[in-house]
Amino acid sequence: MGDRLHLHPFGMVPASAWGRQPLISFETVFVNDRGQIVRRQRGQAQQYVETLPGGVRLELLRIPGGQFTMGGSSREVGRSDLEGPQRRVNVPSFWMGKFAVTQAQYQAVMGNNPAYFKGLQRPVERVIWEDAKEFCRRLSQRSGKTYRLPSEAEWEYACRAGTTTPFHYGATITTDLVNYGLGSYGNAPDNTPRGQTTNVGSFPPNGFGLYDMHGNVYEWCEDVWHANYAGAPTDSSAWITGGNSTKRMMRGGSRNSLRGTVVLPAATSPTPTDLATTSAFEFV
Ligand SMILES: [Ca+2]
Repeated sequence: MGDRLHLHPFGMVPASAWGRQPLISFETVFVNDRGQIVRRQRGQAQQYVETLPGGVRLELLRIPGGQFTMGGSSREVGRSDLEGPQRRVNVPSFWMGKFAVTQAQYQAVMGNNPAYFKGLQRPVERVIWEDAKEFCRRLSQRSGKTYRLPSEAEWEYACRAGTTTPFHYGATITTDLVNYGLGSYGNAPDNTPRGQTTNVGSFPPNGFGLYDMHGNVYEWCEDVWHANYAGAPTDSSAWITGGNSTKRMMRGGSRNSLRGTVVLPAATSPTPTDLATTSAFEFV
């Protein structure tokens, strides 16, 4: 294709195609400290659809650029040392998968489905980091565009969607809004974990229109593991120097850490029966 591709700030969509991407609408919700919905808000995002073999759709949303504070406040309950110190990060606009990669999408590109909790519209799990990278390579080759894993900064910026609360929904989460498996956070009531993955898109999206950012499965990022954010880049690039390059960051699950950050060796396939260590990935 003749279009020039830009990784930033145009994501993987040709710059010339920008204005042509249709707007989609969605509704996000906000909760009080007990997890009760107190506000609903309409949102819109530009959507780009990649068609995979077999006609399987892969939807991406444009994430507007901006600046945000990355990491957890030391005042937050459950904040780990991994999440500090906080820092300001500039993020150019990019495109990101609306959902974690589904089993239908993974099967279409990779020709196999390693998931334990089978269901074509559930996220694929038990994916090692190297295979998530391979998925991106194959999709890039097939489409002529650039697909890659998000940096951790991009992932967190996309998750927060302009909010500064512990969760994009607000002060807490509940199992009515998030598929997660550890006890209640803050003043939210106790809950019953589902113990298995759910179809993507089963819960309200965040302010950018992205789904399951706090639960369902963890998602691989490009970044190498570091003990904390001291010395991390302040642009949105992945932090791939120093640290332990055999371990990569995962974000956006919920069990071992309510905030959903874990570190896994890149070559490790998470165990099948523990929702805490399932893995999926999103693109930018
Ligand atoms: Ca997630």
